[in-house]
Amino acid sequence: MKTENLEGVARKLVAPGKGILAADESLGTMEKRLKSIDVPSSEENRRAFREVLFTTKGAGDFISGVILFDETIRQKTRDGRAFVKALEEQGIIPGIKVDKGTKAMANFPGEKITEGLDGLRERLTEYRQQLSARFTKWRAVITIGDGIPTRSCIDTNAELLARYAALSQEADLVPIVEPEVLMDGTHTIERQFEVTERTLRSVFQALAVHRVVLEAMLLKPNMVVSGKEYPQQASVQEVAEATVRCMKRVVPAAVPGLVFLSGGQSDLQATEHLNAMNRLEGLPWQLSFSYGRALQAPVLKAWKGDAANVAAAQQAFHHRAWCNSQARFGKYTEEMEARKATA
Ligand code: 5MM
Repeated sequence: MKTENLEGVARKLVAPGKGILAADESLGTMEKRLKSIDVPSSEENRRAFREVLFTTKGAGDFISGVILFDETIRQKTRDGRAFVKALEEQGIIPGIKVDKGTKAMANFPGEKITEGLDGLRERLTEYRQQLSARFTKWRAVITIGDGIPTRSCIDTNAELLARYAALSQEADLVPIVEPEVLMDGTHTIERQFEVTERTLRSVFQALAVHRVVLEAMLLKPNMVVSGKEYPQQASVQEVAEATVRCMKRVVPAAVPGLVFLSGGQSDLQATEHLNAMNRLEGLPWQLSFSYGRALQAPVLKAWKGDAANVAAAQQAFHHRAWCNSQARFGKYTEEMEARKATA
């Protein structure tokens, strides 16, 4: 299989100073997000919020790609441009979430399995050829708790991720492989490290078995943090060092970039962690972001579903994207948070 084009797209997605906006929330997740600002989750409200994000002037300076949801990739701006076109006009590469969400894993209480392989080859053809997507994403969820995760859950999800990645490359789409070890729980950062390492080992083993070309994919990992409910949270520096140490053990240097998820961290924490990682020496890959909540939370808050707030919401998005762009160079400082009006 020739993958030069895919390798080029993968490298563009992790170009220095740029990262990915995850705007691929499924209907249920979007309902939760809109409910937090008292806005009903109608198709028009979902469209209007995404339009705020995608038409922010200058976003293309900091955002390399956007992950869309099936509904979103078919939607248009109010002035009738396909979202995909509006993004491309800003130099932003459109991508698509192709998993069908998580379900309880039979016989493994508390664990999840991701669905979506059935009919995937045909869906990928439509996304690439009719809807102009250039990359895809599939998320697996690993939960830490009493006696979990099990080897069966980790290996089954790894196998599904690898089969998805192989099909994506076959369809001329760059796969973003997302095995998310949740930060929910009372566990220590050491436990998060151990589970993340085990998970990534299994994922890269499966990717090799399925002959996935590492240069033509991206990894979307969680950071190695303390469990959300653990009383002594690790410092920013500890998170950065633990995350990079863990990744160095298991992620081959052939992978062009790691695009971290924010996973429920605050927007500021997610920026600080990325910044601290990029200040460390000897990184073999680009360390970037593929944030959903950490990029969108301040935008939702400013927008509140009101057209009169679009300018303020776009300013909030532009500012957050700029801060994360600075973090890509390890140049983010707290003072930048005060510069919202001028960013
Ligand atoms: C982990 O979620 C991904 C990254 O978002 P955060 O930075 O907020 O953690 C995100 O791409 C996620 O996969 C999508 O929002 C889709 O989630 P659902 O659960 O709706 O499929």
